[in-house]
Amino acid sequence: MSLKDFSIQLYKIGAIKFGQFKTKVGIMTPVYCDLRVIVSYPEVMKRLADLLAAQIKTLNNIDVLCGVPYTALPIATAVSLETGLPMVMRRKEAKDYGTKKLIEGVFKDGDKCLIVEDVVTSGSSILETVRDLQNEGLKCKEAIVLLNREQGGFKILESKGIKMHSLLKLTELIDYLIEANLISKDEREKLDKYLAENQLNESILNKAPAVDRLKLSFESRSKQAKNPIASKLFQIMATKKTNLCLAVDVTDSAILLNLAEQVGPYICALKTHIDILEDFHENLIAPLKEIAERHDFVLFEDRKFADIGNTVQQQYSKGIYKIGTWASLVTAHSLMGKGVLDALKGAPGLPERGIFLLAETSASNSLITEQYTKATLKLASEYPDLIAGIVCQNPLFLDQPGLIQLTPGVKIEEKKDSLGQQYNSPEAVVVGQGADVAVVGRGIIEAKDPVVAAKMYRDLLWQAVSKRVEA
Ligand code: 6AU
Repeated sequence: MSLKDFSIQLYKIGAIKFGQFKTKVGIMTPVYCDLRVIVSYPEVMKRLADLLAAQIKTLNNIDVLCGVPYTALPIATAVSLETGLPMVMRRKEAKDYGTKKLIEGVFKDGDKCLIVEDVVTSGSSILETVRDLQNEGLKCKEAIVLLNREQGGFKILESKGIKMHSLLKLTELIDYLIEANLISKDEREKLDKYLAENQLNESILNKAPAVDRLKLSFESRSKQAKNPIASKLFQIMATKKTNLCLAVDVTDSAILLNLAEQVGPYICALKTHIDILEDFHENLIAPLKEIAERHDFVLFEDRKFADIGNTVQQQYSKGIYKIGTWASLVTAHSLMGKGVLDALKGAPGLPERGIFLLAETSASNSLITEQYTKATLKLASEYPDLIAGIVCQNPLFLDQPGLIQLTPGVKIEEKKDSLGQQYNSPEAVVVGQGADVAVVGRGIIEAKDPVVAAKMYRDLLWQAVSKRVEA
């Protein structure tokens, strides 16, 4: 089958459309290529695989194929069946720490991998896939694509050491359709004008934000925090040189007070689950506040509010715990939306308060998705004065230095517990995962000597901060 006939088939199945379409980067394009529909047309898929296989036969030294997720996955599968070349698969979703592999399939260190892609505009999707494959030891020097949109992807990939082979260029495809009288010549003119005005270069790959909170000192971030407690917490961290938050998950008030007193000098915040105390009495609060003031740390109740606003408001201010009167920080789930935040903002309690919203969790198999995480960050941005930070596991919101990333799941000796908790090392959470404040619970409270353990975690965490922050 000729490329012309194949182009006509693509047009007929609606994979190529003409009009005004918004692209991923927000600019309008007169031609839109949506090759996802191919899976509905096995005869077109077969032809595509034949055409790609014929080109691949002219390439040397290929051990495996890898399709760029998701559209090119079935294409790569069809090509694998056609050529007999084995395939590996890259997962697109964020890595679930310690449980999922990013690259599935069998391969050896140094195996040469040919990338298969449907459409290339900038080449950035290919580069993301190449990065993960290279991290696993595969060598990627070539890519084969169905359609080159001729917007600079070829050069961008070349500059990164990847040679891109394409079946069709966008202008060739359009010319075939004009020859077949399927579209008018005007479309070629529109396309030429569009291509002339919309060329991309390597600079689009440097998506690093202008500000990167990970490189800034806590002193400077203290000034940028819009929430007063976040600002205070940054200041404490800078002054005491600690970003350790103790999760004092104990069931006895005397033990809680004792740990607060002993470990107080080494922490910036003391995080409680006040409802697990078996002997809670309101008389606990005054000494706890006094210790917090004397050792200069913030009281933080990890209540994880997650009800309708009206209920949350009462849970915050009333009942036996009267959380709002002593905890200047609390956690909340974003699940219920704005109502929870409006309730926490308006409830009686301390005049200054900060909320940490949960965007990700350290628990394995949690139901939180990437979309939920993104929506949580958006919700947080709507309450800049109220939100002190985000509880998460990855370096999110790099461009918002005034927000604090709180990351639990930190322990040196173990990788997990028996109930779904997952742990990383102090260095990994600060340097790799982007934690500003790291939460350590059982790593300290169950240690033979909690004070020695607290000092050790404080030192390791602070060394990691010093590595990360620009001198
Ligand atoms: O170090 P651990 O495992 O003994 O304690 C971790 C603490 C516990 C959890 O309730 C809390 O951190 N936590 C949170 C928080 C802070 O909200 C979120 C999460 O995803 N994982 C987690 O462990 O008090």
